[in-house]
Amino acid sequence: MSRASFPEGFHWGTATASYQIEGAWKEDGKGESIWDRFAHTEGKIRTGDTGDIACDSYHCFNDDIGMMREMNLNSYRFSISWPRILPEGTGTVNAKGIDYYHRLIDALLSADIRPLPTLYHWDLPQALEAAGGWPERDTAGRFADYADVCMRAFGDRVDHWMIFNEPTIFTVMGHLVGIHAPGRKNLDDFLRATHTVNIAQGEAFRAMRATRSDAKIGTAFNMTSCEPAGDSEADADAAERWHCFMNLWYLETALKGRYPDAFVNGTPFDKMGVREGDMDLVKVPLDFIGINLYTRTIVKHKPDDPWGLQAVPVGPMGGNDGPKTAFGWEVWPDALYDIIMRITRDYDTPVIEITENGCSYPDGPDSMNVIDDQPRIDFYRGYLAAVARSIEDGADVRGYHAWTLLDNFEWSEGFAQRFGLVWVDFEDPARSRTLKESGRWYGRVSAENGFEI
Ligand code: PNW
Repeated sequence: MSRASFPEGFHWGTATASYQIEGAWKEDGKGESIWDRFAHTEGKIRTGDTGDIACDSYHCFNDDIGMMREMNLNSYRFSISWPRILPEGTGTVNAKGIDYYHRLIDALLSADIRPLPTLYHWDLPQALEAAGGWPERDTAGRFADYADVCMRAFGDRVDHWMIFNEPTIFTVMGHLVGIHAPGRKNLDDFLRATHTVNIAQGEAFRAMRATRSDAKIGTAFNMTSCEPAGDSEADADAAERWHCFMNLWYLETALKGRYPDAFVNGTPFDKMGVREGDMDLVKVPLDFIGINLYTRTIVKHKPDDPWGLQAVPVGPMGGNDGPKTAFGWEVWPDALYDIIMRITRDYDTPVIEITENGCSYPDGPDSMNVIDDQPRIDFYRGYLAAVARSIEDGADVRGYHAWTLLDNFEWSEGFAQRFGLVWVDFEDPARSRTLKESGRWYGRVSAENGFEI
């Protein structure tokens, strides 16, 4: 193949998340989220940064859209902040919060950009955390109510929706590892949280469908290709369990109504709080599968791991054969090809959207204000070629969203990792935005619907 080409009507976009870009953390009636609380807690964010202002997109979203237009983009994946809509997580709707997303959606539509909102990109209302958070089963019902409010408010103009962002990551990092909000480190809380989130996915889907039967609804799943560390059968089985846990824990449930076989001694249904009839609640015919992927995972068998998977990743993120991003994540485009093809095989050629893929590099402006971030261009070339190859091989991929539009608040790393196609000057009170060379390159690719390899 000498050209990576994409089908007509392919969606070219970028992805962002409310807490990472919006700022205005307590403006216009917004309630506190678990990320506000977490970032305000001494020692939780490596750099001491917070998302109080972030990129100030709450006030500067028109500048963001200007950048998207410069890149010829026709899709924008953003997230809705639950505590902006429902400050206490439930009860009274905050009209000013609704109004903000009305303005954002209208501005996107007038720029011919498809709005693709995610309902939950990790900013749970703190009031619901105080009431038990995701380990508490009732949170699923509260989430479905919130999903219903959003669909009623925006469903007349928004056709494509995502329920969750990376359910495995926020349940693991927030409840087991504790380096993300709410910072719990408890296996039982974690196991219960995973089941509540699965129920919430089902309940939210049904609530949204009830209001708009023709809406297209999916979730953005964190995915990684899982490769055995060695040649042993034990490592091969471990890699398969890791796949079941990392990639499928919220997907197999939705599409097949069963938990995948991730735990060596069987799924811990009791500890997860699974009740009779629950598998009917978690099963939903998602209209498309969102794939967020950054790198691969090398997995080895480990008999005494505390979670019961008897599988652990070797090294932090990826392997050691490819180049590393500034975050230390291995650049490994085949991971994206492999996972697209596996999901295509195992779930009967579903509609797929790449909902996140990207890299962190520190390159900043030179004296001419040019940001020459060639490593990022190389990254996107490799991964986009992998997507094109998967389409050629029969996968039904409809869109690609680079993570991310803007350098932004990278969770526990603060502003230390820059993933943007657009540079943001965090020293500047106006948070000025400058398109990087990678952004110019990406704009040409979207305009030409492909590129020469
Ligand atoms: C994703 N991991 O998070 C999120 O959806 C984004 O909000 C985030 O900024 C982006 O990727 C870059 O980190 C992840 O450890 C966090 O495998 C951690 C992992 C993967 C994705």
